[in-house]
Amino acid sequence: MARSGVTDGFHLVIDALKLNGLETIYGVAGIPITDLARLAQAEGLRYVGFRHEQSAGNAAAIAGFLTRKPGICLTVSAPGFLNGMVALANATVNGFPMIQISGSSDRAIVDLQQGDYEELDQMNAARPYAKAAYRVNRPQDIGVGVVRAIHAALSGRPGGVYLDLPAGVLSATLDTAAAEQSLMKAIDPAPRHIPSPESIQRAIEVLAAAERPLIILGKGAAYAQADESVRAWIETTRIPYLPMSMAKGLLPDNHPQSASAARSFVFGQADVVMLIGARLNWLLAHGKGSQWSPAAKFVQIDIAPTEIDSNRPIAAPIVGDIGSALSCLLEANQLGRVEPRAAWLDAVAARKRQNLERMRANLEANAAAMNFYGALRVIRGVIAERPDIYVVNEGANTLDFGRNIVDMYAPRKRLDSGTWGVMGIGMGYAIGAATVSGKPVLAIEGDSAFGFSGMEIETICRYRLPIVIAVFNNGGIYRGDEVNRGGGSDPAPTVLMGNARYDKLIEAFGGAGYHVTDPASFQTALTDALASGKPALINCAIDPAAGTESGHIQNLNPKSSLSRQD
Ligand code: ADP
Ligand code: TZD
Ligand code: MG
Repeated sequence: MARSGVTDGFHLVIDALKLNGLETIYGVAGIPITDLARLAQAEGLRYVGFRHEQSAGNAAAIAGFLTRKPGICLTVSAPGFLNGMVALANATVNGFPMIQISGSSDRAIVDLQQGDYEELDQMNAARPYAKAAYRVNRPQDIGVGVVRAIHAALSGRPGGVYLDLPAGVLSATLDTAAAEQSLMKAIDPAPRHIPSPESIQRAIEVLAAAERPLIILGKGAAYAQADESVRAWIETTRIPYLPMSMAKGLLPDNHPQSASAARSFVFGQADVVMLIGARLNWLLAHGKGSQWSPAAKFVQIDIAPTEIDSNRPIAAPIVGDIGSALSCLLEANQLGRVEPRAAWLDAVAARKRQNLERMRANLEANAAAMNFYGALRVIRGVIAERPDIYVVNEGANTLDFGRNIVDMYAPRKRLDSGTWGVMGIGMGYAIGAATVSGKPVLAIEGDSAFGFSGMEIETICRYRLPIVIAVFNNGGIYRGDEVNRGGGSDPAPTVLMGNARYDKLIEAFGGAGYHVTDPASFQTALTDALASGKPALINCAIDPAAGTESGHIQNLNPKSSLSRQD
């Protein structure tokens, strides 16, 4: 609270955030929220100032994923607000809790479209992209606005919430006694959802009858932080499991029951598939198509009731939170009825051995020019020794090879392009992860992907964060060797500057730059950079011909059959 007797909206926002344990703000300052950022710092909150709101929003979103508290992103009106919206929408799509708080212009002028400074009807613009959108019109409603935003962000499937604070509400004064009374603390904003006993019994029946069961762990299971229950369920049932990319490390990737190395085999063969916090969206081919057995039955644990039957019939839905659902299942399976047949486990193991052998050969092959295997082999070794390091990963080939090659050994350490396959999360996620954990972060970035948030290396250096960025520079989007099919001198649409020295960018801000062209020098640079604990960027020259168009999702890439394809 502020000066005796009277306070204002600025102070109330800070008081409301503090009362609810929200102590870090990621944002970009300007009218009308500059004083809010300043005051946050003065009142002991952490304020991290970015170069672009999208990265601030991405940092808030990943902080929400990692901590189960909504990350706060603070933006200025209209353009700043819109810059943050991509991150807010991405958070909603991925199920990450965050709150974008934005200052806004005078409603009386905005609503009559009289041309105010940075005029935009922000709340209504935000609504279709957010899980919820609220506007506070009176300072005495700031407290309720903040708790409503918290409940909306955290309850059920988490998501991005928009909270609009017009400039006039921030500067309005009110009496301290009334202000104090207006504050609220959200109690149990992410309550447990205990599933119905019938749903548990039904699932046990379906699983007990299975001959070739499979478990798929999604990032909902990582978010739930029910790590012990997940492990207990997988290990007591002995069912092979597949982690989706951000669920990697929930159990270590070298766990004997991991079926990652036999992915397409288990999809095609499984007769019962149990989804734990994973949607049957495009990332799983909607559970349909040639990959999947049409006869497979599904069991699904999800906190969102409307997720059930979204793509394929779910024989045994369990609507509840993963921790509670797995406790109930473990209890109901005490007699050990759920148990896969030995022949299935043997078949999965055989296929795994075969594929791991092929992977080993690829990793060991020493190509003349460094390719994705050569560079990622180095990172794979480093993470095996330092499982505490967070891995951020975006790109196309850089992402797809990175996910398959770099094993994870601890939960919630892999943060990537997620449900949208979006580019631009890199530096925001790295900064968010480093800020909430204080742990080192290694961002594995395609050269195109890096460009979307690259200016945040100044933020990384300014806050002296322990972030090492490896730019996989193959000179383009997917590849660097495409030619202009019209024969002109302009570069082809996918081409970027392969000879660019991204390492020199970070040197401008006092960070350490490295330029490497082979796995051995990459190994030295990476070890050195991580040991220093300081910001660093390693420009990794990758063979421009090493990647494939669209990485591993070529099936989604439409092609013209009429134009010249060469
Ligand atoms: P992935 O991309 O890893 O496959 P998705 O984001 O598609 O994962 O799916 C995550 C699912 O997890 C969402 O449907 C979401 O509703 C669900 N979820 C999130 N948190 C929980 C929780 N605590 N308990 C149960 N389900 C959850
Ligand atoms: N814009 C946004 C916001 N997201 C996207 N996913 C894209 C554009 C399209 N896109 C991809 O899907 S991957 C990618 C783009 C531009 C970049 C791939 O190039 P890269 O990785 O250098 O990052 P590789 O290793 O060269 O494949
Ligand atoms: Mg590239």
